[in-house]
Amino acid sequence: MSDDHKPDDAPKPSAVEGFKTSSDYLRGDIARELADGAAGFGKGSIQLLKNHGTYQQDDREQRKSREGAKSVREISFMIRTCVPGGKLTAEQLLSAIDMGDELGNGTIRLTTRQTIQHHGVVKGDLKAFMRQVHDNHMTTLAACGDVERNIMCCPAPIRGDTVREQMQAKLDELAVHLAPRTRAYYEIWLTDPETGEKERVAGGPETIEPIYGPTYLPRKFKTAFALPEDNCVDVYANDLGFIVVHEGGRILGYNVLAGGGMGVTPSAAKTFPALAKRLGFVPPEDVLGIAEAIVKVQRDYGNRSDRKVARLKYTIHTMGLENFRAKVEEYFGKPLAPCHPADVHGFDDHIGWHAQGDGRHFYGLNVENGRVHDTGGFRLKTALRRILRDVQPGVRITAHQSLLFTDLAAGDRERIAEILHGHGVKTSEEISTIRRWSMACVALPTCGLAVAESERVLPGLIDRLEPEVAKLGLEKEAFTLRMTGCPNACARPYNADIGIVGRTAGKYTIFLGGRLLGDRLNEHYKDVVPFEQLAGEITAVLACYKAERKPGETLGDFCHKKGVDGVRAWADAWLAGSRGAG
Ligand code: SRM
Ligand code: SF4
Repeated sequence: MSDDHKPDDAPKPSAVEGFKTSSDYLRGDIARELADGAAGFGKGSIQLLKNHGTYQQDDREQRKSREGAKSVREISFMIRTCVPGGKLTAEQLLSAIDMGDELGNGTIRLTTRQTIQHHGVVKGDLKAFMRQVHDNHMTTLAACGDVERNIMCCPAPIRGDTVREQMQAKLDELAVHLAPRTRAYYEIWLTDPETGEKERVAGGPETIEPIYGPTYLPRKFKTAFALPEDNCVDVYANDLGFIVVHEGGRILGYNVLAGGGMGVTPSAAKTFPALAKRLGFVPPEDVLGIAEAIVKVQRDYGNRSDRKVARLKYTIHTMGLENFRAKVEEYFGKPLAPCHPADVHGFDDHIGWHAQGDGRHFYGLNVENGRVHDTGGFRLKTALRRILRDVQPGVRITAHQSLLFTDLAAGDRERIAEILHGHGVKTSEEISTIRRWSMACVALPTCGLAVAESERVLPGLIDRLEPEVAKLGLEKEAFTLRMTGCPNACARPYNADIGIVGRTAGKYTIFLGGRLLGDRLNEHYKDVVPFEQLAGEITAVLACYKAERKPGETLGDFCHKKGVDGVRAWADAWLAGSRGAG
């Protein structure tokens, strides 16, 4: 049989793979289309641009209000800036806030992966935006796309805690090691405006990607570092996780986890959320090598025809954990030692005032859903400007969409509180525990995948829950409540004590039984719950918890032990009783 007649059973690569393959290392038509005068980009560029850190979007509310009238979508861009480990300077955050005003929609968003997002940037301003990010010594390259994303790490600045410091330094090394080497980013965004030719900064020694190759990864790839006593980054929700194993202030090595991921497509039964699996143990000097081996196995064995099942969790599911481990060992060049028994057993969101270990302090400011804005009497954006300029702290972004101000003197506490109060912003100490431990994803109006509201409605839901929680005497109880506008799960709802996931407009699925530690998936509790009923449903669950919990039992542990069916039966009877009583 001639080659022409060979049956070709190999699945066809997805369209995105086609765009990457022909892109010459992420160049494609971006530069040409950037200058073509149109409001947006073509299909291929839209996909490639993600690797440069930007998504083409439109304000979905504008769409609605224009219905009937013949009009095009008002295109703008979301841009994500990497902040490895969430660590930045006051100047960098100030500049990001200024850029939101000058080129974006007047706000910035601290994300669940310790980065900064801007929305509403128009095409004509993209280049200026990227140049400003670059001048600010940051990058948007690989903030999104089929590459290693922003690597997360506990951001707490505990000086003299050499374990934490070494872990944070290891993250920096890994972030550089796994960064794409393509010069496309520099050519497209950082060319000299005078000549249009010269790169402002060399992007790397060559165009070839030694780790990724020309088609990069089959899908996004996420990594996090955690301490056993502090899993504030939700290490089990990542494709690749490192748990530090330490003894007597010395790092012995890292337990390596692989294959975590939250996103699901409810209509596709083949998709599922997964916690990462414990793969093995490596000494500190092998972190880069094992990460590279796992990335390369995913590069070579991940599904390139069906993006719904292309994440590492599906590669492991298809290969089987043992085969996957064997392949990783082959790429790594040696066997992996078995995991050390160390595992996550603590969680700290680092909110509030803390000693830093060097006579200075840090202050964790809860930023509700990560949105920095000035609206009416609430002027967080202006307050931040004042704090950053006047106090000049170091800054960290947490994996809970909040901020840490570091290197503070004792007197700064009052100063910061004064500035916050002067701008209508509560200090962290003044907000309720339930609000502090809640998170919502962006959702409407910018997210093209949202089916329901999230960021814009969670504060109102918490307003309704706060008095109920107080009535039940549970106001000191810490439990995670995480909401998303669709099952892609950007606020990690599937390992939370309470997960609320957008099902369709105005309706949600409730999940129960995860926990603060992030090492257990929750279970489906109720479906298609109208937003107006969420407060009542959650109050009923809390009433059940209050009535039957054992001393010291967390909400998630209680729901897990009783089982969702048991909680549902109790809560439904309680709800029926309260209606009767009402
Ligand atoms: Fe996410 C897609 C926002 C963290 C799982 N995510 C999106 C997009 C880009 C929508 C899109 O594809 O058009 C959202 C942009 C909305 C907007 O208007 O800004 C978006 N994701 C976010 C952020 C900003 C949520 C937030 O409120 O903070 C987070 C930015 C992270 C960052 O800084 O890098 C964000 N996304 C996550 C997380 C949490 C995490 O990584 O710890 C997850 C779950 C973990 C995981 O990856 O499985 C997550 N986002 C997804 C998915 C589902 C992926 C999957 O494997 O199924 C999508 C959709 C996709 O990739 O097809 C998605
Ligand atoms: Fe958008 Fe869904 Fe992610 Fe929320 S969870 S930001 S709605 S993709």
